[in-house]
Amino acid sequence: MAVGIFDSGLGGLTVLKAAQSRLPDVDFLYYADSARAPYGVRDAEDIYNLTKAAVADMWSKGCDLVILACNTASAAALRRMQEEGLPEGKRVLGVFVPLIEAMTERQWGDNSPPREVAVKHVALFATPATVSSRAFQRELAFRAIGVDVEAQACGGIVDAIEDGDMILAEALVRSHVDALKRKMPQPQAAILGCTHYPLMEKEFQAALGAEVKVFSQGNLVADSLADYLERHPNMIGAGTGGYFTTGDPVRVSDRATQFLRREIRFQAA
Ligand code: DGN
Repeated sequence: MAVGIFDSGLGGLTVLKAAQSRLPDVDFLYYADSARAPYGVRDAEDIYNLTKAAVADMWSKGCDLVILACNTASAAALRRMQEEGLPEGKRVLGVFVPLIEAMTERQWGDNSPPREVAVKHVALFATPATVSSRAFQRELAFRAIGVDVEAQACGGIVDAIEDGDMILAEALVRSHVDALKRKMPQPQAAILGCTHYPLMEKEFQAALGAEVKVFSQGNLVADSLADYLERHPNMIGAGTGGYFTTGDPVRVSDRATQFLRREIRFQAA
C-alpha cells in the first residue's frame, strides 16, 4: 500500500516532491487524470464525478489514503465525498486545510478553537473553478476565522506552465497580481491556491512585494501529511507506488520530466 497523490495533471508533482523529501520511507502512488486535464475550466459536477472515479481507481490500486493534490478537485469534490461517506478504511484529504492551518497554526484533525490570525487582508490566487467555488472562504467561515479574502481567478497560468512557456506564465502572474491589487491594494498575505503555482512562487513574491507573506502549498501539505501519518500509522503500509496516467504515458512522462527536472516514467492507469 502506498499513499496516493492525485491531480488532474502535473501540478500535484510539487506536492509529491515535497512529500517524498519530507517522508523518504513512504511509497507514493501519483495519479494524473491527464486525459481530462485541465479540471480548472470544468463545471463543479464534472470535476466531482471525475475526481470520484479517479480516487476509486487509486483505492483499487491499494492506496487507502489519497491526497487530492489539486485545489480545483479539493474545492469541488472533497467535502462532498466525505459527506457522502467513504468505503471502510479509506480516506481522502485535500490541500486547502493545510494552508488554512498554516495561517492559524493548527493541524489536520485538530478541533481546538481557532487562534487569532495575524493577517486580516488575504489575497487568494487560484484557477477560475476554485475561485468560483468559494470553497476556501467556506472553509475559513467553517472555522470561524475572520479574514477578508480577495480572490483572483488566474486564467492561463496552468496551461502556460504545462506548455513549458515560463515567459508567458511570468507575464500572467504579473498581470493577475496587478488585477488583484486594483481590488485589494495592500494584502498582508497571499495564498497560492493551485498546486502549479509553487513553480512561480518567486515571481508571485516579486510582483506582490517583499512585505506580503506568501503561503505556497508543497511543504505545507507535506508537513500536514507527516503529522497525519504519525497519528494514523496504519494508513501507510508496505508496497510499491509509481506514476499512473489516464493520458499517453510517453507524452506525460516527457512533460513531467521537464516539469520536475528529473526522470519520471508514467504507466497507463
Ligand atoms: N493544479 C490544479 C489546482 O491546484 O487547482 C489546477 C490544474 C487543473 O486544472 N487541475
